[in-house]
Amino acid sequence: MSQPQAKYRADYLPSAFLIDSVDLTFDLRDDDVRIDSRMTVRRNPAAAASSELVLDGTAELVSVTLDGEPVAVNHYSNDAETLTLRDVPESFILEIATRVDPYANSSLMGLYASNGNLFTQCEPEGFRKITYYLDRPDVMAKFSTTIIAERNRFPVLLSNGNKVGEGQTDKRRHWVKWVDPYRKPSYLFALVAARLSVLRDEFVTRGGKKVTLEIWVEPQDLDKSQHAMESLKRAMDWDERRFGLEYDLDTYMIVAVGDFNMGAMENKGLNVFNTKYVLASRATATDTDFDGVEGVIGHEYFHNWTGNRVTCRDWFQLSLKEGLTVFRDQEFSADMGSRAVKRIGDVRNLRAMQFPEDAGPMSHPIRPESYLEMNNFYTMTVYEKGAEVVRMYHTLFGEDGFRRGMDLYFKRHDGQAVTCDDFRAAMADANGADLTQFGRWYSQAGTPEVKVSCQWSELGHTLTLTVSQSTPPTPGQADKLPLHIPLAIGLLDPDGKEFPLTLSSDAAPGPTTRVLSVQEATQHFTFINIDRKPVPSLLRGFSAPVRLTYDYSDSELAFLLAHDRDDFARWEAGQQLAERMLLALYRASVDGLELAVPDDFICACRAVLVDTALDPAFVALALVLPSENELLEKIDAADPERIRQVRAFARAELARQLRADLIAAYELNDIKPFSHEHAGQRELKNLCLGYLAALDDPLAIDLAVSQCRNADNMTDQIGALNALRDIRHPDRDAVFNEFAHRWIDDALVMDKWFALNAASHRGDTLQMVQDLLLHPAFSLRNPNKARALLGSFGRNIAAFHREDGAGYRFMADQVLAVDAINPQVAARLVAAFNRWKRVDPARRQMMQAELERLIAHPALSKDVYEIVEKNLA
Ligand code: B3K
Ligand code: ZN
Repeated sequence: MSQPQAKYRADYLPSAFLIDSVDLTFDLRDDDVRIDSRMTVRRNPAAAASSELVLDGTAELVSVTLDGEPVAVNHYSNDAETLTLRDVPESFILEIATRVDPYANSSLMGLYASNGNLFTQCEPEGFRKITYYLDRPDVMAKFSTTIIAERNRFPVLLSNGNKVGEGQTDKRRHWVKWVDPYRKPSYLFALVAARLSVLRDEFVTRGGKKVTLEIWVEPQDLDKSQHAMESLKRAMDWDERRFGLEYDLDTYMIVAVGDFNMGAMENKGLNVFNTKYVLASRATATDTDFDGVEGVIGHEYFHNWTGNRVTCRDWFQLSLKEGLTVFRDQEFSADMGSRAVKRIGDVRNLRAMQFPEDAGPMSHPIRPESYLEMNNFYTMTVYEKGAEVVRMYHTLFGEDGFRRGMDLYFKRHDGQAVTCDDFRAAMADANGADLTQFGRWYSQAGTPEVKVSCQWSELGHTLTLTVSQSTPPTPGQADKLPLHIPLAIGLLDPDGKEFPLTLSSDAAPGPTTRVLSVQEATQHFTFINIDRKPVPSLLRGFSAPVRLTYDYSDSELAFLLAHDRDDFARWEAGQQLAERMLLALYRASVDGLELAVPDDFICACRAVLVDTALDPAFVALALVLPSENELLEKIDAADPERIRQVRAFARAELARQLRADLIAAYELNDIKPFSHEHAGQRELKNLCLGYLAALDDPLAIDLAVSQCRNADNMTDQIGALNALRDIRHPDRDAVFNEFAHRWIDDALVMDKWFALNAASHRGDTLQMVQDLLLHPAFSLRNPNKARALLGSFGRNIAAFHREDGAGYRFMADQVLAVDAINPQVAARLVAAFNRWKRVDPARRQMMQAELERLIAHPALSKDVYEIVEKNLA
């Protein structure tokens, strides 16, 4: 393969030309699609003058005319990626015809077929697969779209904006025309031609505008679309109340598709969604799925302002819309449910997925400096760390100050394509703040490390906190500067009461939670009137995306777990205790010592488990031990098998010693009849079931088997399968088989089953996964399936990291197989190798060998190449 060329943020230049309007006609013929595009083009007054127009495009070119005249062959050239027109005038009408075959498009970018229907996906650079265009987000045009198709085959023809006309072209064929009144970049273009059914509803904005809401799904899924509709109405209402933002078109359409590369896409007025984030019924979707639908529906809806009305100048600015929109969807979900539980879940996700990314070969700032393939930069860093950076503005300025910043951002930039610096400037100006140093969050990669120590003066009744920070080197960034870190803290007295946090310069006693602005490499903060030795509660609410260390004793952590008023910090204390215990077990195992879980730890867990005053969802979160993959990050040259063993040992020990309490909690939280309100209780009940099954106790196996067979909802079925997942027992295999038999026709439910099989710690998992590749319900071409089976396998500490290296070999083979179909999905799968330098030397060598085999492959996509190359660099 020829070396793909990197693109650099520093190379940004405004486009030499602009496109004011584009009229598209899609003619859907029997086996292919012809696209006629008519564009009004003019020179960009803000760019250096040029008479050469370079359009992006990879579709088959049929014809080009300029101001009505065919362009002579010596006036244009067409290579694999561009169409260059020479000697073009100042402004002109450009007409281009292309031909594409959506039925042969397995990349699921551009125009493609799924189950006989046609869909588009254009972000970031898919529009160029449809026609030749200035396919960059800072070129914004008014779009109209006419679709012509056979009525029987494609009764539903949708595109962005408002429907302005429709009719019959002949007996068989009909047409529909759509006009989007808002200027937009090409990545927000969408088209759907399908046979689908619709769920319709209405929302009246607070300005009195009636909006028709439509959710388009396959006919058999109509009864699973109500939750999505309710979520959409809640999201619309929430954005009006919290941010004063109203919807701006007459119709809001959501279309569900089973073959989709990611979760969903915010195309203007016509969102296209993975079925996973639309369809939900109690019988087929878990409580987590219901939350996922609400969150993603909210996310795409919120993009209408943060992404569409104000968009990105270039793709390096992706976090401008994604970090901000993730923050908005997190806040939406927090307002709809339990704020504490949502926050803990988000932090867990960040630590489990983004922290390793930021410590590995793919580490990049939330605003990357370069890329080979933009699709590889839709990352946890850009999205989730990006959301944490937005949250820090909120923490620094409070709800009102944040809102002022948002209002100013929209006032300045509505209808524009802007940068992360523009957003930061709006926040700074609206709050009269200097955010120069804060800008380093956008340019520095890596997770900052914050060390805190305390000095209490018994005589002076003061407490001095010393805070120091550093950020480890990351690829291409050896030296880091201090960041502006909002550090929220509290101080607890020995009875668990909170001290007012008063600095000597304060006129009145301070609040009990205080946000310190940490800006130096080392800084001191002294609080007065601290008359008893306090225990500090640090990084409350996870106020910054950092790793914080403080030298707590075990009893201080147990104290915080029992008393902290901040739910995040309380949960965190429990996690730190658990992590310490597991790391000690690992060391004991290395040294060949006998393993034991300390009584204090068991007691602390029991106290949480039996505390009925606590939210059951919080209890469930507090009692999950840190995952194997999190532990792998904490141990150098880690032996994954040993990690698996010690965590399994700890779980079994906890279950043995807390058996009676777990059974009691199971029964207490087994609430009938079913209600969505009891999701927290179900979570806790299933956590208890999981622990009990870890004992290999026949009673627990019977309980799980009967729960699975008798459940009237999917959460309890999956909870039971999950509890049985790692067990070798004929009943386990029987319920797994029954489940597959029962749900064989439901693709989303089968995804759960594939994922559970691939996540099993049993020794026969690799063989099982190999067999499942041939299962009638499996297809490597469907991203949900590939992710369910192979993605889960790649995260499986036991099977992927098998001592004989067969897991690595299998995964590399599958990456190549998927790469030939869909490079974007393959590039996600190959990330399973990203932490190869953290494992023991024997495994490291085997992983490296697979990476080398991959990079030597002659037909590797640039998507996979980029990840593998970074791994080997
Ligand atoms: N903006 C899309 C992501 C497009 C990803 C392309 N690989 C979904 C979202 O973040 O809302
Ligand atoms: Zn998004």
